[in-house]
Amino acid sequence: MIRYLISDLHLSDKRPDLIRAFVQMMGELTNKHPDNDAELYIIGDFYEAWIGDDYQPDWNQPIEACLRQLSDAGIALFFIHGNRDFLIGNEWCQRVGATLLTEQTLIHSPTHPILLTHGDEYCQEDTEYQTFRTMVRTPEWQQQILSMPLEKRMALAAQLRNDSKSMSAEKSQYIMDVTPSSVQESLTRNHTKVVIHGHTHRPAFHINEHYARCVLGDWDDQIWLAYLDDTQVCQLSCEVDTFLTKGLNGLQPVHHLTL
Ligand code: OKV
Ligand code: MN
Repeated sequence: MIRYLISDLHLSDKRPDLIRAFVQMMGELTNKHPDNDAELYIIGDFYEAWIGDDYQPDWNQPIEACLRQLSDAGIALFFIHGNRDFLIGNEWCQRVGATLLTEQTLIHSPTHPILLTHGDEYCQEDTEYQTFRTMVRTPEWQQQILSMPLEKRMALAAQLRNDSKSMSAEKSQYIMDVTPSSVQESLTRNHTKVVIHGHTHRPAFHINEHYARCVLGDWDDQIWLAYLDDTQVCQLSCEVDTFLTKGLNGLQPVHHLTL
């Protein structure tokens, strides 16, 4: 059994190249695993901004179609919310054949339980962001937003995005990275020593005597794909153009953890 993991693709109409790469990746994975021996975990910020499952722009049709093909072919598909697509709901999941998981989900490899999460909850130094996060994750706030017309939600998302850009320009890089004690606390609570997350756009595997923290890469100039099998976690990457010409064969291992 092999599990693939991705996060922080930030798919939108602004990056047709990333959409093409993603559709190609899903097609190749679907063909590679015809025997129900693979799973795909999308662990947040799949979209640049998701404003509700009733938002169905043209650019998103091939994205949903390739996910539906993959899950129909027997590759179990799982989704964890990020800070940009926390409004993904049951309708989207039903359309693509995904199962929505709670933030901080434990999965089990033969040797180790492994914690999966988007990772924004670990950025505890950014107290302003954590307050914002708590608000947007309440059902009350979400229902209020989802009751607005699409155009109004689009404008609000753009407005929030601008607010965030001007705020993060003033924040130090340190504030926007994870707080180690927050990671440690979640691992202790879950009785595990391995976590895989995204969000920070600092792809790396941090391995010390206490725990291993595998940070997935964000899709931009490079694209990223991690996998977990019985014995290892490995993260692969290549440039977008390389992927578009060579496909999965163009990906090279960048980070590795032996379980
Ligand atoms: C991060 C902060 C924005 C603080 C909004 C739908 C909705 C996505 C969004 C887009 C902007 C969050 C998600 C961001 C941090 C802000 C503003 C304040 C204090 C919608 C989908 F609801 F409007 F429809 N947004 N982002 N803030 O750029 O990550 O930290 S964000
Ligand atoms: Mn994120």
